[in-house]
Amino acid sequence: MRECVHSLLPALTCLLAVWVGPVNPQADSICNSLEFRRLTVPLQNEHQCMVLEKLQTELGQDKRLRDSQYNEIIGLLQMVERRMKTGFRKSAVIVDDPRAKVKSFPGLKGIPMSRDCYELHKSGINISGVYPIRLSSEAIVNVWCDMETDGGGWTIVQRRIDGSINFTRNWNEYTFGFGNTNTEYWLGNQHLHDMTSKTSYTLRVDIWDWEGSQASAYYDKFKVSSESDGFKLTAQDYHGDAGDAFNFYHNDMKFSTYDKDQDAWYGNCAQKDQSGWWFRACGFSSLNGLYHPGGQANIAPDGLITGVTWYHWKNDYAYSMRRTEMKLKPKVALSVEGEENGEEDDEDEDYDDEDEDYDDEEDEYEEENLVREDRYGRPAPIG
Ligand SMILES: [Ca+2]
Repeated sequence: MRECVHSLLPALTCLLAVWVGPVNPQADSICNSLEFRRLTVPLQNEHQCMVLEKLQTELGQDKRLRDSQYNEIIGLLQMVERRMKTGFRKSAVIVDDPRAKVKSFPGLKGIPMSRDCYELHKSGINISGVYPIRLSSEAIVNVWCDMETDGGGWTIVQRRIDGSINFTRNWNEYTFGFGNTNTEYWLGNQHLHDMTSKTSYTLRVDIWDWEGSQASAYYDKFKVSSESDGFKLTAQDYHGDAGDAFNFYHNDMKFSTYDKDQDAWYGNCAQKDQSGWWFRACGFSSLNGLYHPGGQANIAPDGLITGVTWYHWKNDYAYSMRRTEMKLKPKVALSVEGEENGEEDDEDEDYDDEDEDYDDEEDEYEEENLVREDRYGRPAPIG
């Protein structure tokens, strides 16, 4: 372009050839006009020079704009390249980390999403199914939302339905969850901790037998502590018709799996039971136990039992449930719904009475445990 500018007339021809194609002498232009032709040559040259300068300026602006756009695109491509490289490095680390194989979706900040099925229900969703929720840890997990039972808005955290999923899992798998949200699954102790450490939830345990009956146990105080605290269970303030199979015996116990024995038995309850649960020695309940079609749990020669158990419903250690669901709903939501339904607010008195019953029961259980110690000759291996 610089060569064009040095010599005016060839330059103008050069520019016009470049930008508007070959000059057509017949075209209606200033150069062909009588007024232009009558100008003296110096004036024509001056005019052409001004046109050239104008073209030069416009071309310069155009080039700067293109250069800037080009640099912007190169910058974006370099950023994408850097992110891809970082992503590949992270992927490589995740593949090598055995814990990561059972991790849920990565946390995504800034995406509006409900923290549980109750929030989804409030936003107008009233069809049960699988929905993503975002926990306080920013982790996004899929859960089954029960939008029909007891006012709807229940977040299912455990479900057995047909024995299709293996619940004999290790500590890491119970930590981050496993299974299929459409059938059987465990949400994960870490996610249970994230949910229950930020919001007061009521736990509802639904159990179904093989004869067509169903019963429920509610715990108005339900929490799972952190991993460093052993995912300890708090399950208190029971009411319902399934019986209190958590009671004092499981309350305050750490979670155990076959590869992490945190129970109070001399043996390993989770290994014996082939599941993960808040065992003591071992327990009145084990909803993650071995699935036994028909309901009759295996009783080993030494008297130990495996099964999906909730002793206090049938008063039978060997009865294994057909179906189970553990589900959470904010306690405050249930209180509001209770008031709207005109329920009397004398629950506290009931709980006080029940607390006394618990104390009595606790004494009875302790006596029973002593008897069991004598019978088996070792510390209380119940169920
Ligand atoms: Ca033990």
